[in-house]
Amino acid sequence: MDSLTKDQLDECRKLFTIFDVNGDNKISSRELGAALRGLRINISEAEVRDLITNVDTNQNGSLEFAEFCKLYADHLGSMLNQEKLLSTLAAFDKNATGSVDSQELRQILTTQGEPLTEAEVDEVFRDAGIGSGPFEYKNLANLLLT
Ligand SMILES: [Ca+2]
Repeated sequence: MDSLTKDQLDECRKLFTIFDVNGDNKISSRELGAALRGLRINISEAEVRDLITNVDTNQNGSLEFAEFCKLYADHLGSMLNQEKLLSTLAAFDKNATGSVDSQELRQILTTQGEPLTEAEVDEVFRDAGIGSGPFEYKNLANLLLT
């Protein structure tokens, strides 16, 4: 768990308490799936099981706190940032077309959440083939996760 900062650990503990609906100090695949979908993260049951399998050190099919923290460090933190970013983008997309102006996008990426540098934005734009004009932000999430 040394890869998490104190703030992340606090966030992790808070999430664990919220996700653990029945309070048995472990998170089942059902609880994890429901919690993620509650956060508007689109995830299938099979994907939830994969997430758990990746970090389920004692292989009992559910996540104890240490396992949950590993999930947070490996996947969950970036998924939640992605969700925040998409919400931010949607807020800029006033007429709900699913796209934002690329200059606005640059502004958002360099100031919101975990800000990217101009050079990192250039790289993301290059990878995504983003030029000037509108950008379909719905496709951005997957790009940032890889
Ligand atoms: Ca376990």
